[in-house]
Amino acid sequence: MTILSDDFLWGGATAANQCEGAYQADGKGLSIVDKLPAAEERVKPLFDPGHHINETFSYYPSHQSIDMYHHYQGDIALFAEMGFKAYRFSISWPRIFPTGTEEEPNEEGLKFYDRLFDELEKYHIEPIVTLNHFDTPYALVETIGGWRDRATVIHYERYCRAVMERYKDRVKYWLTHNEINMVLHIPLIGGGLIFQDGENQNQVMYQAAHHQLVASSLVTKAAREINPAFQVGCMLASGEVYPNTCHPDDMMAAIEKNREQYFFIDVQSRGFYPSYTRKLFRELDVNIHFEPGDKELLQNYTVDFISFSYYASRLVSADPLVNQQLQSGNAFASLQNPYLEQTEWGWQIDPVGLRVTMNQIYDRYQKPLFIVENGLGAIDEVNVDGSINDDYRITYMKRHLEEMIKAVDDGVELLGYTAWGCIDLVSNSTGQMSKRYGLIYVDLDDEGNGTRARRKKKSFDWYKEVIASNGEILERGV
Ligand code: BGP
Repeated sequence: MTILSDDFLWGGATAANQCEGAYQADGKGLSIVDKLPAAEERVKPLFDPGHHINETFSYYPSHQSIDMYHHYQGDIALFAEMGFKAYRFSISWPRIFPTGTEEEPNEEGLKFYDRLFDELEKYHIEPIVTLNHFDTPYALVETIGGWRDRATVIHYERYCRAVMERYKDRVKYWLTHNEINMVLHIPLIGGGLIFQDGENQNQVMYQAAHHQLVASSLVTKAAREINPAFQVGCMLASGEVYPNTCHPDDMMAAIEKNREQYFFIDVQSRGFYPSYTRKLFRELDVNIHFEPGDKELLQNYTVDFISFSYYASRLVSADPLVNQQLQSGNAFASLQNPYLEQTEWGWQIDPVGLRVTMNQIYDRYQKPLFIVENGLGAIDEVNVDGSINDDYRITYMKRHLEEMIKAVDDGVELLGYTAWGCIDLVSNSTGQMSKRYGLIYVDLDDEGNGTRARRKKKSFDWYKEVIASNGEILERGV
């Protein structure tokens, strides 16, 4: 008997814009990410798109990426060899609705996902489908400003309905928006937002967030109509925020910082705007425009489960002087926690933080959880014999999975765990290939050179054993 249930969904996760490539194949339109370059060049258009998004760059990593569009059969065979029970991937919105505004879906785009589902069914792998993983059609960004415009809600609903109708007998688990809180941290990819000089950015971001929340409820409503057995989940970029010291003011600062992320899930899971938003919106000079019926929609169509990514915890202080030390290793700024190590990209490594986060989320919502992203971005070396000994990745995953099992033992209900970037893919934040998460290596560098050949890493065999034992080898400390 293992602590995890027999039907625990072990697997891996990817996102269309980071692995499919084939960016214009079979009628696909451009996504926002297709406008982004790699490495240092990426920072300007990502964080200051108003001035840089239409510059011409030398290389766009999403255009070919690892070309999973043409390699999916071999890749899924490797996932099956590892024993995956589940595969989380996203459907590319602009592959189905190239400009976002078409009345009918692009049949050629749908045919690609038909073939992908055929392959998954061959190996009895459960699909976990993200409907929007940083993939707003670029045409919607250009013409109406992405999620700042209410019309995007309607376009998104039409796309989701088309996909859910098509796959009503092939998918059970749907996620509406990847890392919905990212609209506050990387507004371009989170919400297709480009700010005009001098405008209240908080107003734009929270109104766009409201549109995404309403869209999520509308899609949940559609899901209930199309197939009542569907399970719809929200998706949070999680990571508990700790107080820098035990000073009560620091504790209050941590509570407020945590609310910044939980705001989204409070609405998606409980069905209403939490009372703390009154003060928050007053301070930020934010005034959310609700259309008639929005309140009822949010209330009536809440999610069935809570999925989240977890990479790191965070640390804040109430003292502005101390906060001058905030470091933005990833999309979230944090003080440096002296008890934690960091990855090569400055992300703090906190396995116990996963247990803390799981307990906090479960205590707050009492709905099943699903860890749909976790992993280590690191540089891998291929040895002369072709082997890749990524022991650091095994250590990272082992420590996190041990804490995950402890959280389940604490009483948290958990549906599954999908390792982020189970096959090497383009990094979201940096556009690099060299920031690798995979258990499967892909021969491709940061400039797009390489054969794209796949190769198993040492972690491949290790994860296979973890899955085969349903986590029991971790309980035994192996
Ligand atoms: C999450 C995203 C993923 C993924 C991951 C790792 O924020 O949902 O798309 O990329 O983080 O981040 P990165 O690729 O920047 O290392």
